[in-house]
Amino acid sequence: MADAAVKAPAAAEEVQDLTDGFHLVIDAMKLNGIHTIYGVPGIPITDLGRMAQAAGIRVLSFRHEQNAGYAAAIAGFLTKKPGVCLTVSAPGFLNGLTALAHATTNCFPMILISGSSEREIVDLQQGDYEEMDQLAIAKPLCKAAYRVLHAADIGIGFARAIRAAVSGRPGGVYLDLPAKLFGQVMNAEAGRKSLVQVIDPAPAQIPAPAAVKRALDVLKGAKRPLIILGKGAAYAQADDAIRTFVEKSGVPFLPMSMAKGLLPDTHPQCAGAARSTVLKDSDVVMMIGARLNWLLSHGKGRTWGDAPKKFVQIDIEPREMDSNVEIAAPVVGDIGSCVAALNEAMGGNWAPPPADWTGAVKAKRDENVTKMAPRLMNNKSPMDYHGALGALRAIIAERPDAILVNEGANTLDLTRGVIDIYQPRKRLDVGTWGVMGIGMGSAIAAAVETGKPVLCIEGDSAFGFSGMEVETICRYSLPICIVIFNNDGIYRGVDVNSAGSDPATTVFVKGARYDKMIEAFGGHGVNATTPDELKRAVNAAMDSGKPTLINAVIDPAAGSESGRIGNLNPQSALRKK
Ligand code: ADP
Ligand code: TZD
Ligand code: MG
Repeated sequence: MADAAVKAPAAAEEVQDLTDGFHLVIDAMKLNGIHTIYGVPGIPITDLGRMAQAAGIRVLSFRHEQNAGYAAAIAGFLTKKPGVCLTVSAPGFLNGLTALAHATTNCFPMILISGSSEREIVDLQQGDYEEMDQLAIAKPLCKAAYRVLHAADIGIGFARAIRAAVSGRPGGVYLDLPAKLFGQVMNAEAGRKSLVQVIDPAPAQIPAPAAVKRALDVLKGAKRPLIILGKGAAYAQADDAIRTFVEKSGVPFLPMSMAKGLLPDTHPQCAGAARSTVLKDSDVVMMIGARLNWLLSHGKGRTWGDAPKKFVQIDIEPREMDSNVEIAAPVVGDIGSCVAALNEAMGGNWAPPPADWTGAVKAKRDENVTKMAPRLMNNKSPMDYHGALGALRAIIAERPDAILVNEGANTLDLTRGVIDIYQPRKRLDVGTWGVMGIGMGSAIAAAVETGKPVLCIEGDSAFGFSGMEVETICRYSLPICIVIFNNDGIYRGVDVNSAGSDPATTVFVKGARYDKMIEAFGGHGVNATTPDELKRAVNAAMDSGKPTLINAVIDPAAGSESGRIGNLNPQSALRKK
């Protein structure tokens, strides 16, 4: 389209008046406040990374694109701006694609930018270097996918990518930049004019007053109301309005995993420790930025009990309504606007829920907390999960602004239950898919985007998916402390192969010393065998801010198959015991 503005490389005296694809890409990002790129260099984007760095963009080079992609995804969650991942063509692109799909599934704004091969050769399938029709492959796995063929369209390409990522329900966007684009030269002034600063990229979506009134009417009629806060509510950064709404309503709230800390887990209305009871016994459930997917048993079945329930749902995506069960009061809009409208419409004197309900929730919660307390204080060696988590729980209580990254099976489920979170967006984990491998990418982005200390609690299997990034952590001297719950395997370290000499499928090398891995790169490694040792080592690491990896020796028999979701395993009637 803008071919007229594209010129052949000019004579030396004209060079100052020219720009090219490389510079336009960088200028488009800077103009839109994108100051960080997570990626892996190579043909055709090596120089793009160099030039971006020279132009003041922070470019973090990873060891594998998937981890760079997970970093970009969580950067999007933390900042409400698209996190950018930059990869090379075909294999690098594919490595980044898992993270792009993960971002889309989790409603995190992210842009995967990949260099690609020559269109003419790719389309005739003539076997170019790293040939692949990347745009076609990305399309079904993300919210939107675009390709830019002309330097003059780079500005529009970025504007479209940014808007698609952050407006409405956020998600992943693929931006295909063929190698030839970077070298295209055009008049500098025309280039500058072609760039677009995206105005109001995620416009407020105000809910209809009638929908707000309907929601409050349903809530008012409840005898046993419950509010469920999801990671969409954490993402929205409407923390004060949400807190006001929850406190004004007096309704018990249940935070989904990454919504923990939106209000502190120690808040008197928090029903986290009474989860089964509130799901089963509630009669009205208001979902704020949470979906009734598998994580909430689709809103039906045993988890939810037999008593009839009405659902109120606040979400920016209208099609989310009635996806699993009937929604009695859908409120469609952005959470900030919706919750502000609810607060406004509630007025000054909202009657709290019946005291027998709030009393019953509190009693159940106190009972469960009391039951757990002695287990968290055990000082066994090798440690069990509760002993180790008892030590780590106190550390987060003393450092509420630290960010907790968490993945694994038992390591995930038990950490989620035991470690209280006190501030919004301080818990980052496996998200909607329960994906292993988010650990190091999430930790790096958390440290880079927030400057806060990061504590990773990682299953030994989970860690293995992104473990090579400890070099990246050391290279950038990031304040990250990794604790590996080393139980010699996936779920448990005691499985035995009933036929043959190969190890069982779920076990790893016994007594492995993960702490030695970080020492290879100049980081600090510790082997911890008791909760006291673990606590001391983590405290020292958090004080020093130095990259640290602690191998926490966990009893191989302590875990259970698939942690808390063993029920999702299909059963074979023919399985030999
Ligand atoms: P969780 O796993 O914590 O239950 P989900 O990822 O399932 O959370 O749900 C998040 C929901 O939040 C999605 O349905 C998404 O559309 C919604 N959402 C994300 N951002 C916003 C926002 N700013 N305003 C309203 N809804 C949002
Ligand atoms: N691959 C990917 C990408 N995601 C997954 N979720 C899995 C495989 C399957 N899986 C789980 O769901 S948890 C898990 C795997 C391999 C590892 C559990 O072992 P762990 O934790 O060492 O991380 P625990 O404490 O031993 O249970
Ligand atoms: Mg393990």
